[in-house]
Parts: sequence; C-alpha cells; structure tokens
Amino acid sequence: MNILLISVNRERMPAPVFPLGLACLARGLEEEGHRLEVIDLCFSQDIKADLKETLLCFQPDLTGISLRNLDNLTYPTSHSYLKEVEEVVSICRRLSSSKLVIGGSGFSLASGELLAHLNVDFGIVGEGEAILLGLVNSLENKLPLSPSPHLLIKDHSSPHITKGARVFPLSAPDRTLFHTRRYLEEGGMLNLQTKRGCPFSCIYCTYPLLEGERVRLREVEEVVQEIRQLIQEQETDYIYFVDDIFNYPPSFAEKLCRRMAEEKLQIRWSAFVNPGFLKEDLLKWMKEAGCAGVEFGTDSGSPRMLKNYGKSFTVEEIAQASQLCSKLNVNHCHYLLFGGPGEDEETIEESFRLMDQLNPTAVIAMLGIRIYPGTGLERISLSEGIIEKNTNLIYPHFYISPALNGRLEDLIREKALGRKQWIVPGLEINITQNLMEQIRRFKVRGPLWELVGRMKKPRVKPLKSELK
Ligand code: B12
Ligand code: SF4
Repeated sequence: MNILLISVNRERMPAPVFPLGLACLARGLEEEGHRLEVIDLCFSQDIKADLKETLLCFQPDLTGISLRNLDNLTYPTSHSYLKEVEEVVSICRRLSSSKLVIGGSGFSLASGELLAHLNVDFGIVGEGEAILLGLVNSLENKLPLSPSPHLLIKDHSSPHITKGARVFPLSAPDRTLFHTRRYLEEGGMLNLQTKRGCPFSCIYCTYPLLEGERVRLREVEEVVQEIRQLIQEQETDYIYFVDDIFNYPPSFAEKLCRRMAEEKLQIRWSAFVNPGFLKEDLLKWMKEAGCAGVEFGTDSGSPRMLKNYGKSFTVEEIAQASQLCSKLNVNHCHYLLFGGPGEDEETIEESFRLMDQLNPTAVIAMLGIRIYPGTGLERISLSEGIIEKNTNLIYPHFYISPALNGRLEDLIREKALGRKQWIVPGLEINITQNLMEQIRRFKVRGPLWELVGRMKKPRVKPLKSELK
C-alpha cells in the first residue's frame, strides 16, 4: 500500500521538535512492506505546494496525519493550531482520493470531538503502532471494519474512552525518512524515548491518559544502540529524553546511565525529572552519562498547592533535589504552575520564596492550567462552574483560581520581572520566538533556559508593559 505520513506540527517554541511518534509508526509500516512518503510541514515554506506535489506524484492509498499539539498551552497568549489542521485536511481531500486517518497526542486528548470536527475517515486513539497496522491490513484486504475505543470511524459511534491504546513491547523509531539533522541544527537537540507511562495522578495531567499508568520500559541495550546510531548517523551531540519522568523508576534510570557511561557515549542530554526520586548516587551517574541539565516538574513551592495538585513529593524533597543539582553543578530548572485550585497570593508568595532560596539555573512559570477531558481538573472546573458540560475542550480553556480575583498576570509580572532567571512564556518575560531563533543561529545545543541565568543583556520587555 502507498502510505503518506504528514506531520502538521509547525511550532518552533521552545524549539522545533522532531516528530518521534510518526517515526515509530514508520518502522512498523516499512517492516510490513508498505511504500512510505513523509511530509513534515515544520520546515515547509509553501504548505499547499508541498502537499500538492506529493499527493499528485505519490498517489497515496492512505494518508496518516499526526496531530501532536492542539494549542501552545500558554495563557494568556494562547493559540490553537486547529485551523492549520483543517486546512491540511481540506487540501488532502481536494487533491487526493486517499482515505484519511488521524492520530497523535493532540488528537487522542479529545478524540470524539475532533473526529466530529474534522473531515477525516478514521481516528486512532493512543499509541498508533498496532492499531494503524490493523487498519492498513483491513483496508488492503477489504475486510470489514468495526469501530472500537481505539479505532474511531467517522459517523460510527464507538464507546468513548480517554485512555489510549498501549504497545508492548516498545520498539525503536525509524528516522531515515525525516529531516532529522535539521531538527538538531534548528532545535538544538534530537529526541529519544526510553519508556512510556506514569503511575502518578496529578489532577491536571494528561500523560497517564496518553501513555498509561503502568510504566513500560525498553531494553537498556536497545536504547544505548539507538543513541549510538544517532551519534554515528546524524552526528548527534545532544538529545532530550521525552519520557514522562526520566528518573522513575530510579533503578532503570541508573542502569541506563551506568551503561551510557561505560560505553563512553559522546552525548549530552536533558530530561524531565521528578524531585522525589533524585538521590545523589543517581545524579552522579546521570552526570557521568552526559546529563547537561534537568527539568523539574515542581509545580509549586507551597505545600498546600502540592497537595491540591496531587503531587507525589514535598517541598523538602524539591529543596533537596535542587540543592543536590547545585552541589554537583548540574544545570536545573523548575517548571511552576500558577493559578490552580486553591492558589492565592500567599501560595504564590511561597513559590517565589522557595525559588529565591534555591536559586536554580532557571524558573519557567506557566499561568493558568489548561483543562483536558478526563482529568481531575476537568471535574473540579465543572463543579466550580469554570466550564460547562458542553464546553468544547478541543479549544484551550484554563483554570484560574477564583481566589486571585483576576490578578494572576499582574502578580506574576510584578514579581518575575525583578528576578533574573525567571522565564514566563505567557507574559513574554525572558522569552520570545525572535530571541530564541537568534540564539539558535549560534548553533547552541540543548534547551535555551540553560542560558537565561547567564545572560548579560537586559531582559526582553514583556509585551503588556510595552503597550502601557
Ligand atoms: C517531551 C515533550 C515535550 C518536549 C519535547 C522535546 C523534544 N525535543 O522532543 C518539550 C518540553 C520541548 C515540549 C514542548 C511542547 N509541548 Co510537549 N510533550 C512532551 C511529551 C512528554 C512527550 C512527547 C513525545 O515525544 N512522545 C513520544 C512519541 C513516540 O509519542 P507520540 O508523539 O504521542 O506518538 C504516538 C501516538 O500519539 C501516536 N501517533 C502520533 N502521530 C500519529 C499519527 C497517526 C496517523 C496515528 C494513527 C497515530 C499517531 O502513535 C505514536 C506512537 O505510539 C508529551 C506528553 C506525552 N506523554 O505524550 C507532551 C505534549 C506532546 N506536549 C504538548 C505541548 C502542548 C507542548 C508545547 C506546545 C508546550 C509549550 N508551550 O512549550 C511545546 C511544543 C513544542 C513543539 N515544537 O511542538 C502537549 C500536546 C497536546 C496539547 N495539549 O496540545 C502534550 C501531549 C502534553 C500535554 N500537556 O498534554 N514537549
Ligand atoms: S505531572 Fe508528572 S508525575 Fe504528575 S501525572 Fe503528570 S507525568 Fe506523572
């Protein structure tokens, strides 16, 4: 079968991100002997022309669209990508008789609503590898298709679930059909996954819905081999581990790092890390293995807010993990969420106080919390009247604590502006696309927050104060 895979993601903030999900699908489809073409719209100068050329020349029987992001998750400068997706679907419909199937994390988060909204034939919820192969086999052999919770068929009702399909065991992606090297040059890193799943249940988070609550690990040797390949074939010198939590379970993280260190892999990397499971031995091995920076999903410096968010760690553990990074000289940033259920001026002050005390390399502050179907936050938002039963969550809606009386932006702006290492994407404090693109021209590797604490130039003025 001729199968065209399209990545519609054109977001370049905080960096263009290699479409790893499609590369996972490409591996299985090729192994089954299908002919593949890929259109990656991230670097396209003329979307219409690029789609037209491939659709007419390649004549796909099936076109798979990968929808990674629904929106940029950034309040108050929130931006939905759905218009661009609708445009791609409509071009495919006009120029080709190919069947259309859509999948990806963005799609899976609100699959029923998106299938109704978009003019596609099928939607695959969750991990695509096995379900897509099943669909291709049925279409090729003209077998009858019936809808299931993981395979949605346009105009056929199917039992609704938010939990996606799962794959056992996980296999390596095939990056050969993609502009892999360009992501390294323009995004400063390539990406790699060592496991899927998260067993925790933070009230707003979609990761356990997308990847499951059970952690599925890849073979350490297979991961090491994939890194070796990235180094040899793409001259990769920086990777991002896209795992929900790199250091959970800690025993697996340590085993992997020990092997990477033994192999003397010439690579630097960073990852999302849970402060609760970062002990000195593990961080030392991570450093030995090339760890250049860690990103803590800290959320808050207030014990009350940690409890409200359902976090698995305490303020003391945040402090210990952060101090450990300082002691071992590992760049580290804390991601904070402001405005969740129960947030007030006092809890905001607690977060600023903790960050002042810890003095990390950077702090990234997000305002408001995006409400997703199937999360605890959705239930709270419904009960507090922040959304209604018929609110369509394919578009961004944010929870902002009513106790802040509409003062969230002002409070954060005022406090963050006085602190050098604070990045607030929603208020354009220390971050704009222009600034990021300029820095990347110097072939800087890794996430750019690593540079913020070291910047000598004055911070970028926040948009709002420029307007005042
Ligand atoms: C790691 C990560 C990041 C890293 C990426 C680093 C890097 N260089 O790769 C960083 C921190 C930079 C990042 C940034 C952003 N991210 Co992010 N990120 C993730 C995370 C944790 C993993 C993504 C990943 O690589 N998964 C591994 C691959 C293999 O899985 P996959 O892409 O989902 O693909 C599978 C399925 O979806 C499916 N599939 C995929 N495509 C297709 C196509 C078809 C046809 C089919 C059938 C199936 C299918 O099959 C694949 C294989 O099983 C996810 C959360 C999660 N657990 O999924 C969020 C996530 C993808 N991110 C999200 C968002 C919003 C963003 C940002 C916009 C946030 C921001 N403002 O910074 C930016 C956008 C960056 C960009 N340029 O696109 C959202 C997207 C959904 C949404 N809410 O809109 C997610 C889901 C998190 C969330 N809040 O729910 N991200
Ligand atoms: S925020 Fe982190 S720990 Fe909490 S559920 Fe999401 S991925 Fe798991």
